[in-house]
Amino acid sequence: MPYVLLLFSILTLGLVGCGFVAEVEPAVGPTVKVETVPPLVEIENEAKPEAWLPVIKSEKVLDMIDYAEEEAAFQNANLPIDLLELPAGFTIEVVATNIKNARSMALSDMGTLYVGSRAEGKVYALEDRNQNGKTDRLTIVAENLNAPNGVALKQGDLYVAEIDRILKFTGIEDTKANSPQPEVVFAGYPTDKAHGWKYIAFGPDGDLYVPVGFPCNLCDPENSLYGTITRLEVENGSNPEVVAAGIRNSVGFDWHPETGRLWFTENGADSLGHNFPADELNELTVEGAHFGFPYCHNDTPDGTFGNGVDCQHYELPRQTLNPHGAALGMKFYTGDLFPESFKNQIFIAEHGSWNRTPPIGYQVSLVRLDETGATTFEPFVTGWVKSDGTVWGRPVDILVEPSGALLISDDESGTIYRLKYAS
Ligand SMILES: [Ca+2]
Ligand SMILES: [Ca+2]
Repeated sequence: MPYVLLLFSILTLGLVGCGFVAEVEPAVGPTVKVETVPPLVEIENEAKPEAWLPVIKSEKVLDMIDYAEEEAAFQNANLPIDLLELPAGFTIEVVATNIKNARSMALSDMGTLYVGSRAEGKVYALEDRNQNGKTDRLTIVAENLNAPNGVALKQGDLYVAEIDRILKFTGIEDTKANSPQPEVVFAGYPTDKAHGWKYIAFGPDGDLYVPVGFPCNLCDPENSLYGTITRLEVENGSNPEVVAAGIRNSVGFDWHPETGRLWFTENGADSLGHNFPADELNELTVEGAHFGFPYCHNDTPDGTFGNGVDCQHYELPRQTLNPHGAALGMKFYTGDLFPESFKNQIFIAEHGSWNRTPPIGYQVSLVRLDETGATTFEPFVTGWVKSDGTVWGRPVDILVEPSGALLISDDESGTIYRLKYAS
């Protein structure tokens, strides 16, 4: 039998071989051959313009992604979000959690959310590819940075604030997944770690606003760059200009949508009492104005640095906030989702006190304004402190999405929340 099989194989190969030769050898034109062959799908595909193929491939890849599985990595059923209390009509959901040390946020035109961190040293990019409101891809854009708290976008470039440097990642949407190398826009800010991490944002004038905190709890250093908000032209990297002074530490600001004026939060000094001084919400009306620190806390002279000082000579806060509440990110509400009464009102992320009894802050609050200025300061989202005093979340930054919903970051649980309204 083996011989029969072998013979059969040889014959078969020979026939196939002969057939192959017979098809190639005769002086029959190739055109005739193609016409006699059954339809060859693969050849037809290859004949299509190259641009046609990637479209088909990417659609197939997208079909294969299990978004629910990808999203599961950024959701956590144990996050006690049900403890959060909101005004009637508002709801809150988790966009992503497990985003370690999530701090400042910036949203690109493509919908990518860039998030800075502090102790983690990383900048994250969060994507929601199927646009269902939940993150399904996390990319680490950069790591091993020096407290990269602040992030801001301008014309497709991502700017990141380290303690003493401003970095630029050009064309970030295209490069974010490939360990992009930044260029240094400016490297001359003080290197102090105390109050050195920075919130940054581009103003209506197109310049980058960069704060420099006091390098202490309460002191009067000689370097006049401390305690300021500066303005940096990122295109030429020239020396920053001081636009406001006498600010202990600001980690959040925004511009009034109608007046264009800069408003900012400021954290008051520690260790002067559980109820003093209040944090501040300030408005810059005259460039270069001085907001009082360290000579005054709100309208009260400091016991060491304020002897004989008239605090009315300094800019006073538009609204006093919770003492030691650590008011950080703030935004004017410019969306269309919330009721009309919220238009141009200010939401503030209060990170929460670290050495006050009882703890205070740990909430998103609302400051209402009218033509005369700030009128009320009230809690808006609360519940990040459990009834037994355990803290599970600390709000850092706020961002108004194009939909009109608010994003809120929380560096304690590493969460990005979305606050929505449904009448
Ligand atoms: Ca998604
Ligand atoms: Ca002040």
